[in-house]
Amino acid sequence: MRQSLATATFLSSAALAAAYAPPPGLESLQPRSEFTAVCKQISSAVSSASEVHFPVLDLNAAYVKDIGHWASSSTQQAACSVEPGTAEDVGTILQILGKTNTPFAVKGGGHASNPGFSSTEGVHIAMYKFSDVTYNAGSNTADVGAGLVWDDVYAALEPYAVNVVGGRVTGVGVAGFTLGGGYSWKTNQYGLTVDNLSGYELVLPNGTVTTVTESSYPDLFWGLKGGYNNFGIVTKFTLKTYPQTEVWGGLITITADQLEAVNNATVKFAQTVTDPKAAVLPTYNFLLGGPGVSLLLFYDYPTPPAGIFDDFLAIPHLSKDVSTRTFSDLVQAAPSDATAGTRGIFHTVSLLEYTPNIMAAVVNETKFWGQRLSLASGSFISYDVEPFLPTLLSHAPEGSSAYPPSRARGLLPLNIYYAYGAEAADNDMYEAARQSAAHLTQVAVSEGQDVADAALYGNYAIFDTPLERVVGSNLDSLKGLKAQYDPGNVMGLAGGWKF
Ligand SMILES: Cc1cc2nc3c(=O)[nH]c(=O)nc-3n(C[C@H](O)[C@H](O)[C@H](O)COP(=O)(O)OP(=O)(O)OC[C@H]3O[C@@H](n4cnc5c(N)ncnc54)[C@H](O)[C@@H]3O)c2cc1C
Ligand SMILES: *[C@@H]1O[C@H](CO)[C@@H](O)[C@H](O)[C@H]1NC(C)=O
Ligand SMILES: *[C@@H]1O[C@H](CO)[C@@H](O)[C@H](O)[C@H]1NC(C)=O
Ligand SMILES: *[C@@H]1O[C@H](CO)[C@@H](O)[C@H](O)[C@H]1NC(C)=O
Ligand SMILES: CC(=O)N[C@H]1CO[C@H](CO)[C@@H](O)[C@@H]1O
Repeated sequence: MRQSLATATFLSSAALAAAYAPPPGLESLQPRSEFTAVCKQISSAVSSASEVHFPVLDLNAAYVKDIGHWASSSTQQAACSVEPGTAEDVGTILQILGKTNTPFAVKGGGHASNPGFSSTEGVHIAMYKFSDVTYNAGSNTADVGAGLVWDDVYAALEPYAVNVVGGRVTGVGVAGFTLGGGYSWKTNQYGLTVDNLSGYELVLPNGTVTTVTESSYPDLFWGLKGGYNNFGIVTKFTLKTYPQTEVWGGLITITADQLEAVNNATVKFAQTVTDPKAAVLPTYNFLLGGPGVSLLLFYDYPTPPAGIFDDFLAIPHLSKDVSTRTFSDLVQAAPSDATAGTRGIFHTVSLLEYTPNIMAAVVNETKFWGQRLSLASGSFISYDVEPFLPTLLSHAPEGSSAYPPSRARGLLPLNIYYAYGAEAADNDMYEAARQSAAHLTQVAVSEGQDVADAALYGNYAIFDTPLERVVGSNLDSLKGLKAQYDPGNVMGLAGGWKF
């Protein structure tokens, strides 16, 4: 969402790339020989359906693609990349990694905003070959490969006029998104992506391939809904499908002089619109010395009811691309690749309500950190306001998933995203994101919102967020589950949230 939207309009990605993008520095690469030996062992153990790629000086395109991420700071130089072609091969690979105690990574769509969550200096597993989408009309479900991005899934389901509860902008991976929770354009209607899952194909840490459903493994079925890569490697997700018509919406970009109008329209929308087919996603951003807004509008039908979006549509804009279109086309109206290749970090705040006070504070944070971080190679400083309905978590029973830890209150995520150029600025950016989140939380608390300890969404939260803040009181159960299914801590060799 965020970034891209405005960046695409205000600044060509080529200009941004020229200014900042550090291509993977293969010349500086010195793979550690003990990891290279494990790569060779894997290469001779897997079937012909799988591939192992090594870094070479003349640039191995497959290796570069395998280790690559949306944020360059989430990429590391691995000793090799492995593209398993079957679930059994994933099992063989996990057994070798476990026996040799080799650090590894699992990457789906590579959109992790936290460094090291899907990267390694050891063996990098890229899931691209798990790329099938199968629609099961009889059960209203779709089997979706763990190597896909949502765009692929939407395109494959469009001929059947059905859809799943998935990502909102182009390029985001199915796997990490679904293993963390999943906030979608359809969340007001159907809940999170984890609320619409009927099963997983999972390769357990000991290499056994299994199918996890409510009935086969109720404990893992619960744990995988927010449990990330702690219980093994998922090769396939089975998601509930819903009928899909054409939709209405798209992107409007708005300049600094209209921020108050956007604030007012957002608060009014959040306070008055109860139609679950409607959603807005205003991203307040600071770019090239000034603030602005990238506003995404969505209605899950070819035409919205009169009135719902009028205040937004009346705001003078810089650009506007709003129409009746396919769901895929709507998702691609917000290109997410304009800041791709720069370093980046996310953090988040959970709110109960988007009030005038909160919106004013969001504008202030955008300007304050925008100005300050521009001096430290910050190229795109953004705050992504997500005013879901307060009923968003009520679509599945309390206790049905590891995340969210409680469904008693409808927590609304706000995503902080900083894109920047210099590796030397990493710590300043992390610290700014923490301070900004703390300040916004304080603003909410001081107006009476009880969110000082509210759960934070793990796919947005910065890497050192205590696990209790993500999964709450589920942490003990998750640790128990982890000890039961991964007694040798094989998955501990991979980065990410660790139970
Ligand atoms: C531009 C952009 C837009 C976004 N929009 C949304 C949004 O609308 N809603 C939302 O909820 N989130 C959104 N996010 C956050 C998104 O959910 C996370 O970035 C998520 O991690 C993406 O999944 P991925 O597969 O691309 O990530 P990856 O970096 O590939 O993986 C993330 C984590 O999942 C693990 N993992 C990946 N594949 C597997 C597997 N097969 N088995 C086990 N573990 C695995 C990895 O090891 C890693 O720890 C967005 C992020 C970006 C950058
Ligand atoms: C925003 O709302 C406030 C409070 O109602 C009002 O005073 C102000 O004029 C509005 N601004 C715009 C641009 O609509
Ligand atoms: C603006 O944000 C900064 C940084 O969080 C904060 O110190 C300052 O008090 C804020 N100003 C206002 C008027 O809210
Ligand atoms: C792998 O783990 C599963 C789940 O704990 C167990 O049922 C299975 O027997 C194990 N397989 C082997 C070969 O140890
Ligand atoms: C809200 C809703 O319909 N949720 C469904 C999501 O998918 C699962 C699995 O098919 C169903 O059990 C839920 O009822």
